[in-house]
Amino acid sequence: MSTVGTGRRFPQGFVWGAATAAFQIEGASTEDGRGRSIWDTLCERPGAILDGSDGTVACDHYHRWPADLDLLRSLGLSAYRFSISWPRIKPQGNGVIEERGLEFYDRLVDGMLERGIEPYATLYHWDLPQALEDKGGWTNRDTAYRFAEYAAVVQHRLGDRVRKWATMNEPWCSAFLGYASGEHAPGITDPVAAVTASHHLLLAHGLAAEVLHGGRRPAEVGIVPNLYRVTPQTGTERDVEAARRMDGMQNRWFLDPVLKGEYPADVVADLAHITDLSFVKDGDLGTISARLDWLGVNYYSSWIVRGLDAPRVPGPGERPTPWVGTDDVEIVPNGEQTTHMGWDIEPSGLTDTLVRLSQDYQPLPIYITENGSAWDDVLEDGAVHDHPRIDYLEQHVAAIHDAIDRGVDVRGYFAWSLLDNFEWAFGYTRRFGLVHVDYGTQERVVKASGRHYAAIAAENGLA
Ligand code: IFM
Repeated sequence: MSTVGTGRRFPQGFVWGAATAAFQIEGASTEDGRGRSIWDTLCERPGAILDGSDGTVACDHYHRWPADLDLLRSLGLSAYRFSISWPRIKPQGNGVIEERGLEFYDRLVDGMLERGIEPYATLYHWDLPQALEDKGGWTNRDTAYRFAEYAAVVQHRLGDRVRKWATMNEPWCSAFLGYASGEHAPGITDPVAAVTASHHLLLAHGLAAEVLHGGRRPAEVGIVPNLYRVTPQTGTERDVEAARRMDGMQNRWFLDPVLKGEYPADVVADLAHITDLSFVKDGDLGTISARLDWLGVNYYSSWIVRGLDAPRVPGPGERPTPWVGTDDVEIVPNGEQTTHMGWDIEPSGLTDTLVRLSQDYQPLPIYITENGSAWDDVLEDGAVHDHPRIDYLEQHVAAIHDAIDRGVDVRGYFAWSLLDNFEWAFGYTRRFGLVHVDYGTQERVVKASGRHYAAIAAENGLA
């Protein structure tokens, strides 16, 4: 077991929590008037989900939420980052509101407060109402306005108890996995659609932030990009250029408009042969960059990249790259152990990412809104001895501590995830939970990592 972090205490009041997302855990996909989402549709497409599964039952959290909140409490966590399912609230994405959907989140939020757990609500974690996708989804500017309306309804209902709001979770995934590589819903492979979608997702963030700030209740609004450190494999001009472009598409394409009010000029130039960005209208960047109260960072891995002699043409059955315009860039494994997702383990990339945020952008409170690792867990005699997950956790908690030592204002950490759950295109084949879920019986078993994390939270750091 790792001893990486002995004696590292966090600032008083540091928040220790866990995160989940509606589609990944709730199930009950046709209950209480819930509308269809783009993920319900993608799951029906043959070959789209590795194990052919879907979100019909998932972790059955829709029915088991009291016990799941008890689990959070038993781990001593003081915050829960959950997402709200847009199709439960607005089944058709239009003006019709489903009261039973709101009642569910009412109960959930009350349940958290009764247990002394602070709710951190995310409004969009990828489950767009299918009815809106039928009108173009995120390629349609109108979807951003529908999102702001939905945000208003949710805040009106929950804003007396929820203060921390995230608008978008990982908009890069929604735009570029959803519309460029097609690995995620809606499963489209069109680079222009992907870049268009990225702008409308950001616009939706800005419009929703305006609504949340304009409500009668105090709201602290954040957005949650997925960030990576991108390093060139060598110092050659080609590799350095490859790293610049990947960093541009993955990180700066989202951070710059939100935090600087502009798209990065170098990336705009990179994309010029693909799109002229005519979908960016006057005033949009002002809306996107209006007041932000905190930034969420989802961090899992980092990349070493190299430039290729010539663009890679996807072979038969292969997906196009999600990083639009970077077909001549390749991610090179660091050669060390990877997680069950095949992702490199790079804790120092988290420190560097956080320090970079504080150096290149305006200072803001930061929450690590997701961090965790998938392993091929084995449940043996009622226990899961997931030591690799413990090592990963300790290394990343230590990396955050390093960033705080270097002056970064990190306020909290949310482990991904409370429960094993539906890992999107991987179905149920990848387990990220602190708590093991038997999908046949729905029995929950706290893993060794869950107990270890509880000790970290109790000690407020690595004892
Ligand atoms: O499961 C996902 C989550 O929905 C978004 N961030 C990454 C996680 C692991 O892939």
